Amino acid sequence: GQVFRLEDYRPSDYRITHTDLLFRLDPHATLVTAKLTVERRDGVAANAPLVLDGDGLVLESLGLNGAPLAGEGYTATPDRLEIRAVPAEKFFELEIVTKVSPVTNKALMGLYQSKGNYCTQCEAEGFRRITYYLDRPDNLSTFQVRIEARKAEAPVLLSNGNPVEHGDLADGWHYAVWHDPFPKPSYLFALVGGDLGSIHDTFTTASGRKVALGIYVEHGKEPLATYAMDALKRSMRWDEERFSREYDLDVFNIVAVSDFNMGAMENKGLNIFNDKYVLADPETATDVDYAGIEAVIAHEYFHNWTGNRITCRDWFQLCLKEGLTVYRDHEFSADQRSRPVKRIAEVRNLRSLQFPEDQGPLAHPVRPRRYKEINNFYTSTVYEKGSEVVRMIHTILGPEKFRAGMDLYFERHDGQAVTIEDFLACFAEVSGRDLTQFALWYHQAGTPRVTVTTSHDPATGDFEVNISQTVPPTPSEAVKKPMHIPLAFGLLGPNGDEMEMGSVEGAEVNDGVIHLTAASQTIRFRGVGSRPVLSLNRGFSAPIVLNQDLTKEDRLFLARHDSDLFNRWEALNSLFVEALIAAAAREKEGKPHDFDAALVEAAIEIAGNDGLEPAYRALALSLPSEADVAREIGNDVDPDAVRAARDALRREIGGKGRDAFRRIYDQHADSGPFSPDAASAGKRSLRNVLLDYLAAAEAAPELAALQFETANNMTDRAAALTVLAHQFPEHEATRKALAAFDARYRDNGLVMDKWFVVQATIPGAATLERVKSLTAHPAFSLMNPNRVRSLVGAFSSGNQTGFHRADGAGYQFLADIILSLDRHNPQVAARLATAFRSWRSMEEVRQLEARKALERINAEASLSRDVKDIVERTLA
Ligand code: B3K
Ligand code: ZN
Repeated sequence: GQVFRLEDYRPSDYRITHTDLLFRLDPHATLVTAKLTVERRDGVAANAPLVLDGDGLVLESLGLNGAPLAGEGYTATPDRLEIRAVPAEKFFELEIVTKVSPVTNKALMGLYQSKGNYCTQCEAEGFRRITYYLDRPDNLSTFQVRIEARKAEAPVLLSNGNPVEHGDLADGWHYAVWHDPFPKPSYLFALVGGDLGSIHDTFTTASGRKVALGIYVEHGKEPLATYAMDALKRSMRWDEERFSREYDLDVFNIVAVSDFNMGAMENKGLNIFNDKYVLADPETATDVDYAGIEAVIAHEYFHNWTGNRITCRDWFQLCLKEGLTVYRDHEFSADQRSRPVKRIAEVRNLRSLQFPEDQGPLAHPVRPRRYKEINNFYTSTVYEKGSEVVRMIHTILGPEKFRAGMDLYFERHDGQAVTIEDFLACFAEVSGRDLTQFALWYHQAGTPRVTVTTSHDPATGDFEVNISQTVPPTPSEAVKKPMHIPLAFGLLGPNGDEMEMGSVEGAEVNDGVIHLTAASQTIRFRGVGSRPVLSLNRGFSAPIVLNQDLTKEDRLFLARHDSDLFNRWEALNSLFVEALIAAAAREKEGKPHDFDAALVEAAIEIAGNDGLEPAYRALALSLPSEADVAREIGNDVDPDAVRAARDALRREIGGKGRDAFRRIYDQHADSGPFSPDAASAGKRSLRNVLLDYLAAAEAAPELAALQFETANNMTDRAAALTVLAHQFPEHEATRKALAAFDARYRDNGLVMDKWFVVQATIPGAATLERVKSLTAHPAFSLMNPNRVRSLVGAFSSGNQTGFHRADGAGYQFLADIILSLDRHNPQVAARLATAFRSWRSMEEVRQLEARKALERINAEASLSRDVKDIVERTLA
């Protein structure tokens, strides 16, 4: 297949400066008339052909400057339109009529239907499935869109920008016209036509402009959109307060659809959302759902500046908008909720999704240099590591300079399509810092490994810290250069207080940050009276793997005393990981477990520590996942041993903490009406972590069954169901609960997703058969991406012992699903295929089985470019 390379970028010969679209909506035969104002760029030869992108298009007619174009003047295939008869003037108008079939579009790219409503998804290259176009992000055009539809079928007609006019037409048809004055690339185009309910509100911007807000949902679901509306208004205010970014159109609309390939899409003035990230009420949504809605609403809204007003020159620059916007939504959530809790959740997520990507065959730089299928680069490296890189700029520059850099970026590049170099130049300029070495974070893949040893000389008061870094080879680069790694730190004295230090040499150290820039450095702190404990990489200031020579006692000390709450969590977490790795090894040797009593004690102590917020305590008590442990083991992983180790540690802590846990569980019972706020959610999460321990300690499902029956909200109900299913899969209480849930929510796909996830992630070999039979459940459909992710995605990426069955049956099942899904939705099929990315870290028998499944997929002749790309890179 074709490879796209960063170094091959060149501007197009022509620009489309204005785009006038007319849609006549019909399920099978929507006519799209595009009138494009085309401009030849200066210096381009007058006879240079105009080449436009297409993807599976049916051309109805073509006109140039008002006259039909003769056949010899152009060549049209479904995927490309080349106009050779280009007029001599600098500007001309091209009229293209295409015909598309939304109802049969199951790839959910371009114009398609979801539950009978018309909607679009154009990023990255979906616009070319609607009409021939310069479908590249550096072509910025104003848009005017007229939509015509049967009024009964689609009373609501929306597009980007501001409404211009609407009215009735003959034969029961009607129309609406929208105009977007802000030049934008085609990937931000959107259209919606359907029979939808809506809620409305207004927002007055800091400068006093009134914006009409609307959220459109399935009829009857309007009350479930109120939390999203509230999150939207909070996002708009936050961006004004934090970054002085105001909204710029008269209207801002959000539409929720049920069939959507990813979370949501930031189309200018018309965000289209997976309904999972809009709809919530206590009866159907969990606290995690509420937090997800808040984050995604904010993320898409924030794109209006970071992505839309300033967009990407080409798709290699994807992190320019995504990493930055993730950073912005993380900061927003940290401000709305608890900053340390949010940070820990981010790091857990980074480690469980991005680290394995960065350490496996699909590793790529935050700004890749080549791709075969751009849709496969909407990865956690581009998004989450991309956000970490922006966070490091903040750490290195400090808040004021960072803000000045952002201000300069907005001022200098508003209305442009730019690159990572443009972005970094703003920060270099305001700070006077050379960011050349720092830029390696964008160019080198792989998670840096940092090794630290320390020594203290009581006689001289010198504290010496030796730090070295290596970046492992990845498919993108074999040899790496040392990076600029900002390590926030503190020295803890014997009483747990931060120690004062005298002079420092051997590295740039300022504002509590060590700047590691060489492959290895020795840093000497003078005037350190007694041996300190070094708290390093505070707040996870750099996305690295840190190997530090801390003793168990040091870690327990940090877990009790570190003023940095992230590192306090990290200390305990690393002890858990260590204990589980050792326990898994003993498990393989058939030896009994011998968990450290001090560790178990520390866990129990934290559960009852009222000085810490409940949400934090819940995170501290959540054992590392089986996948976390597998990743730390790194090779020759036996998932069954890991699972047995984890179950044993849970039993041990639960057993020893039983009475205390039960008391705390009862104390934190919800009183009064449900509220999704962070503090209430935190109490629920603490309680539900304790429920898991208590059930393990009692080896009995009664408490979970009781919680399931009496819960007044989905968070507690789903948590109880998870404990039942995961700890007592064959118990009558579990069967009853699963059946009751099914009976109650069968018609609500979003809620059934939870039911699918719970069952798909039941540990053990038997789950595969359960998942297979659930594919025949009436609520499941291979056509709906949310259902596929909940059942098949959760199984393959969230069930170590089920998916990685030693006999390979889990791998073969996934291969079957990928092959059949690939026929209609390559994007989602390719995403599922990434579950194979850690196959080489498994035991050899499992590796052989995984290879067989991958090769079977790869042998399919009609494989999509999307799946082919993932499978080839995974096998390479
Ligand atoms: N920009 C979209 C993602 C589009 C994915 C295309 N395959 C959502 C977001 O990141 O905000
Ligand atoms: Zn985004």
